[in-house]
Amino acid sequence: MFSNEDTITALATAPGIGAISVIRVSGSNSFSAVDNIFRSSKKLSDCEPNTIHYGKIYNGKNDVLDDVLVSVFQSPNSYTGEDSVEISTHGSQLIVGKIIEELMKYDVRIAEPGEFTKRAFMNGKIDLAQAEAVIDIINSRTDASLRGARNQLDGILSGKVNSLREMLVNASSLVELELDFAEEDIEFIQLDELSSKIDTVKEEIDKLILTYSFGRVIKDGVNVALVGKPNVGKSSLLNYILKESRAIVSEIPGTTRDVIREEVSIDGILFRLFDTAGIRITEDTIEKEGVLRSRKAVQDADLILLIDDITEEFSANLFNDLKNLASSERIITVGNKIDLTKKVNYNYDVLVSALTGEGINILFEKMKLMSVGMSNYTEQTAIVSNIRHYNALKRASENLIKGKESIRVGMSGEFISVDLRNAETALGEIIGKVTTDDILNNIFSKFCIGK
Ligand SMILES: Nc1nc2c(ncn2[C@@H]2O[C@H](COP(=O)(O)OP(=O)(O)OP(=O)(O)O)[C@@H](O)[C@H]2O)c(=O)[nH]1
Ligand SMILES: [Mg+2]
Repeated sequence: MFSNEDTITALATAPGIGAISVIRVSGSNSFSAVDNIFRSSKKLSDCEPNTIHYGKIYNGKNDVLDDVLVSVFQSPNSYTGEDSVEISTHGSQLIVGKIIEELMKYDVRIAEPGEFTKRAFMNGKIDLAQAEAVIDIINSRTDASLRGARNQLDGILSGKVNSLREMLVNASSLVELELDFAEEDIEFIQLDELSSKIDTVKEEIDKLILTYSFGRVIKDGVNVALVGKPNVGKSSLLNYILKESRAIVSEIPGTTRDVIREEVSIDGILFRLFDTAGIRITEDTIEKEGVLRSRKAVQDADLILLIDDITEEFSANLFNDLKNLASSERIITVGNKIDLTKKVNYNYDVLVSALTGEGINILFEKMKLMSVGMSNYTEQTAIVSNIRHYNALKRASENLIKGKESIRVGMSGEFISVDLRNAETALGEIIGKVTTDDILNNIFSKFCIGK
């Protein structure tokens, strides 16, 4: 195991050719290590904190490796909270490699993935949910996911979880105090008061749990399967949405054989569209395989567009099959080719034309509404988008139910306090008040080196 006391270094920018590359160094040894290889008007240890300096980096043989800019951050005013240095070099991997090699001669080691952020957490610069937001920010690909991650980094979720946790700490310490004074028969908290406190906290936790479907959609996007009989216009619809002819379209049924996957961002939400092979009874083995894959796409989908050609019959059989695979709240029935006729034989959720684009905006609205679900969301709403947080909240909520039950059946304070403490622990895990090595390793190993 590496020590948290070590001074660490890593390339912080993307490995590759660029205008500049940034090498990070953090730990108590940072200034002295860099001073060994960097020559400028003064030593870094004598510099004003949080300033930038021009100079040259030398190797042990006195050759210049590069002209660089060095940013000096003095503890605690740095990303990690430690003394840190960022060296901006010319964007060459060769130079970066040589500089890191020199640094390693002065008691500096290569950082593990996420170690800079882990230190920021350890040093109390950010809590655990905020550290997780850092990785979400890096990974976000749509406006909405970025906003969600920002909201978490700003501590909106942490603040909420923390205040709920404190309410529980408060309640459980009153219960425990009472246990301490059991002989004196003093009552510090009335049972019905305790019960209503638990209700209040549980209600708030359950509200957070409900935001998860929204948070997950924002963060991970929505999988949408386009299914229907052959030739109804699934690929045409995909192409229209993507504004390019991605999938082959033809008047021959059975054109699409494999699942085609494309991404599109609609009003900041990432939709992953899966165009599938038309579903029918088929003797053609390749097409049969395609149909099997369509089935799989349906199973993995958050939303299913059942597409019909409105000049034909409604695909009642297919609709029933789909309802066995997915709940009907996830299915949108789409009548396509509305340009051909005004006579529609079924009450579709939405009517479109993949040829003219008619109705497509209404389809988008439906897709958004069904995947996001919640509309009263503001910048200040705490949103859960992380499965770890979701599971911890569930556990907290379950323990509060147990706590209420313990009160109801007249169990002694010991039991009530165990339930409350378990709920507290679960909430504490979200923000990192309670952690295990497993939790930390799991989180930080998902980061890249240098972050
Ligand atoms: N008039 C009209 N024709 C359409 C529309 N959408 C698709 N078509 C035509 O319908 C035929 C089939 O379209 P595709 O997009 O290949 O249908 P598909 O559902 O992907 O078919 P398979 O891949 O074979 O399952 C093509 O000739 C399209 O030009 C529409 O909205 N209006
Ligand atoms: Mg097709």
